Amino acid sequence: MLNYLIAAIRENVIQGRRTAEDEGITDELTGKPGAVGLTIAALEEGVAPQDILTSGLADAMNIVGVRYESGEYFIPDMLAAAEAVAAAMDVLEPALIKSGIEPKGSFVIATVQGDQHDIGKNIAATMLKGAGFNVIDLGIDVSPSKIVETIKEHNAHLLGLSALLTTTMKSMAGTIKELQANGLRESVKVLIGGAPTSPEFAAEIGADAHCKDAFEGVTVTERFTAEMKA
Ligand code: B12
Repeated sequence: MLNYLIAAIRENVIQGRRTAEDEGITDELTGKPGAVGLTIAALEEGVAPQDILTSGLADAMNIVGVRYESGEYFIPDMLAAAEAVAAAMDVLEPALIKSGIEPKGSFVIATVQGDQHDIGKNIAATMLKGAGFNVIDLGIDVSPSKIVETIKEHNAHLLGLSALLTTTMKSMAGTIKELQANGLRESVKVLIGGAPTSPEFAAEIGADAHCKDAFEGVTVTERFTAEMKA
């Protein structure tokens, strides 16, 4: 049976509650601890950090994903849930590292050069963290050379690029060229996302996948990781 604290963490993420001060969707959680407090309580009670991650945080985001796909949830709901996961991850991460859980692989993610939109990129980063990847988030307005330098530094095989402007999409192509110039194109899978991007655009610039949302980002990343290990 699911530990009661894990079940509570899951429900609080689904309702986008980080702390006791946050409003939920239903009234019954009002004033009660949110995802962060419950994660701390679960760790204190000796619940395995990986169970909190998989059965609590990641499962909750799967449910949020289903609700988003079905039109029951909207972007603010998804964002609140992603923020609750990110806040809980801050307290969980040290325990995960201590418990020796092997990250599934290093994933470098960035909003490309010239672009300051980071909401979608942050959701994707949080979802990937929740799925067990070691995410190196370079933030916004990141140059191709900085991205390549980071990939080399972390020996990463996964790269996610985000762009929200038609003008900055070009920088995705520039980043892929920079990977090529550094002999890294074959060893790094490139995923792109952001409202103006499309599968056609991904094919045009030689990216490996276009992801319409963060959930697809996780599915595709899991698939690429399995393929690379095979
Ligand atoms: C919020 C916003 C801003 C905020 C950004 C705040 C922030 N911290 O991000 C601020 C106010 C700063 C801003 C500024 C500007 N903005 Co603006 N902005 C938006 C707005 C309203 C929402 C974008 C957003 O966050 N969407 C929600 C997220 C969750 O969706 P998403 O990013 O698509 O991400 C999802 C998927 O695409 C995917 N995804 C995204 N990236 C990735 C990456 C990977 C690896 C994966 C797997 C998945 C993935 O997963 C996400 C979640 O499922 C859009 C309009 C719109 N409806 O899109 C305009 C919009 C993008 N902005 C626009 C413009 C023009 C600008 C400005 C130039 C305005 C100005 N004149 O100053 C500046 C540019 C600044 C810059 N250099 O980047 C235009 C772009 C037009 C175009 N075709 O290029 C838009 C479309 C508005 C419009 N209709 O005109 N903006």
